[in-house]
Amino acid sequence: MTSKHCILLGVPLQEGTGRLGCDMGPGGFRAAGLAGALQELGHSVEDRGNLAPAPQRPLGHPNQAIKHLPEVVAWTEALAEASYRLGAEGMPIILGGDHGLAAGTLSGFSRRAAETGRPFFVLWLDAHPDFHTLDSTVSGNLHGCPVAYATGRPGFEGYFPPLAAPVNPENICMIGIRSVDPAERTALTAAGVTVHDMRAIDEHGVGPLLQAFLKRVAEANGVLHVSLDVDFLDPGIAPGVGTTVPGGATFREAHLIMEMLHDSGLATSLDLVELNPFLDERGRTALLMVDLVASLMGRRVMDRPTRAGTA
Ligand code: Z70
Ligand code: MN
Ligand code: MN
Ligand code: MN
Repeated sequence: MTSKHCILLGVPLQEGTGRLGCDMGPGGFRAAGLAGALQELGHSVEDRGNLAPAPQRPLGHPNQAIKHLPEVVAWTEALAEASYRLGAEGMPIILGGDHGLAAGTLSGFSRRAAETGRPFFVLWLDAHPDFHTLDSTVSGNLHGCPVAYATGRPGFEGYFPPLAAPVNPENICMIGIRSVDPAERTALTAAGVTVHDMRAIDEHGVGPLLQAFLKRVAEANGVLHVSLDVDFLDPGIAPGVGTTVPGGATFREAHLIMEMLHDSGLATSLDLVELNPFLDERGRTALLMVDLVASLMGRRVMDRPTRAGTA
């Protein structure tokens, strides 16, 4: 097993979601023993504490539904820069915070990948595609927008920071999707994002779906960012999130994904988002997320890979 230098960075952003509590997410992951679990697997761990947002400026938008635009933009500015820098230092693990933070991580890590000349890929594990633009969002919750922003869809100019390297939508694979708004559905298809909804998982199994994507990443010599939203998981095993959607990934499906990612050796950065400790039950969601990270970072049942590499 290759040991990595894991850099933990807390991002207590909660303004992108409709309710309070995600600001406690970084503390939840720490209390659930994330650093110790990584060290036990032989990795070095450096906890950089929590990020602070950039200064806010007043921002008005014609879409009156939008909530907390100045706050989310300020976090994006700070996190895009931090992600770009951390990408050169080790394996960044971003402790959210709501999924709005992916506006910063996707843009920062993509910029870093572009500089190294390697294509940037994203595995998006979520009930939602988060593919709204500022114009199309109906709820106004900006955690529903980061993928649209990072792929360079129009309408973010003048609000969010300019993108050094927009993410190619054809390099994004979404798994676990089961709540898509009409405007997102049309745009996802047009953009060429790979969307494996729950029906695809039921028909084919997560293994073959993920294997096909990992093969593409490996063949392109790409770097892979993994963005894990708690609501990817079934609410029965992960209640600590504000936007539970029935019919999510099982314990076994989620661990298999993490184990296959580990065997592939391709993941270079990770978001852990939408944990809301205020809604959790005795820390079980935080503890499950930590166990999933451990599987991603090399914990296994027997002393052999679950399956053979990415071949
Ligand atoms: C819906 C919206 C969302 C995350 C919920 C949901 C968005 N499409 N994103 N949870 N992470 O409000 O726009
Ligand atoms: Mn999400
Ligand atoms: Mn979600
Ligand atoms: Mn959510």
